[in-house]
Amino acid sequence: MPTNVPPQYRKVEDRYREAETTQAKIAALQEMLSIMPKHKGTDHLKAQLRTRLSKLMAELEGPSAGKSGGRAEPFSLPKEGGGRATLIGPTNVGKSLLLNKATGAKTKVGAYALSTQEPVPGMLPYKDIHVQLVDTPPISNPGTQGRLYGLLRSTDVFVVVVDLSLDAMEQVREVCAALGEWDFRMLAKDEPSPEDDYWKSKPTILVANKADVHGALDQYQILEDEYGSRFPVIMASGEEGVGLDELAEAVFDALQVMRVYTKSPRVKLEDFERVNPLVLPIGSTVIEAASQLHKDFGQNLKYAVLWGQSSKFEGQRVGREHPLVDGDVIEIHGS
Ligand SMILES: Nc1nc2c(ncn2[C@@H]2O[C@H](COP(=O)(O)OP(=O)(O)OP(=O)(O)O)[C@@H](O)[C@H]2O)c(=O)[nH]1
Ligand SMILES: [Mg+2]
Repeated sequence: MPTNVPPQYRKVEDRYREAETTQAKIAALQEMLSIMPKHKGTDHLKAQLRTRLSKLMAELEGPSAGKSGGRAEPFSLPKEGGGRATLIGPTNVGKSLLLNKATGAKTKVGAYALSTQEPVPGMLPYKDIHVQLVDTPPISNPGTQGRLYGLLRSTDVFVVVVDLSLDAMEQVREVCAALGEWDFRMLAKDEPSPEDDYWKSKPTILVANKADVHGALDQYQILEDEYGSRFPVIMASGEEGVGLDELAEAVFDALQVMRVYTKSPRVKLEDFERVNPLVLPIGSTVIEAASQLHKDFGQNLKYAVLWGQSSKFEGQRVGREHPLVDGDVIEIHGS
């Protein structure tokens, strides 16, 4: 092993050696790849890890996995919008119909098991921004599990969907067990993400779906009693289009982001239209907003003029480190 890998690499490597399941081995390999620094000295090692990874994936998913005939790998979707939330659950709980109703994205809805084979993204509107919502194949389908894992790693929020016409607790347990096998952790409401743990620990929302069926309320109550203090539990019906606004709001809350509008000094405040805000982590500063807009803006920033909740008065001049809040309008002034 080259000496120029970070110390935590050794720890994960030990975990890889000790791993007993294919899932745990894949999880460790992915983590080794993600902590490896980018430079020439690690190219060879990286290639080796990738080969091992694809062998394990093939082992897990069977011989047909990975034979996608040269087309783009559908499990590595580009991220879009203010963040990514992924629908996760057992088969037939209504994930695909929910995605379709919440975002308008075309999905295959089937009254039979395993109807979704590939992830499908949609854009979930909330106020004046969009968040990416992704429909996935059922969590325990061995044929897609390894690649689903990669998608879940790059997800910001887990949306666990269960079916209220069946035993809801049992379904949550199934999902928790599957996520646990991959070493994922569901973060409770307001639980901070542990340092450097973005890939594994995710804020989680429970969606209790098919609220329109007989007996749904009883199942919902059981879920709410058990999990309500830890996770937002949303009662929804894809069929009737119920609970979708609550879902969008919960996703936005879980993402811990805020909207900041940027105004050109050439536009008068009264003519300024609040559209296309920047979407930034809560607590971001003026310099962070400016850098997201354009990296030169960040470098050249002298001060900003600010309107909104975080200003003492309208049109206040603030420095680079001023923390912004949701809905602020800033005008960036450079040197
Ligand atoms: N009554 C009722 N039926 C629903 C609801 N949502 C989905 N269904 C039905 O449940 C079945 C499964 O829906 P899908 O959206 O395909 O479920 P899925 O979770 O995507 O299934 P997989 O792709 O196999 O994981 C279909 O027959 C839907 O019409 C709902 O809110 N209420
Ligand atoms: Mg589906």
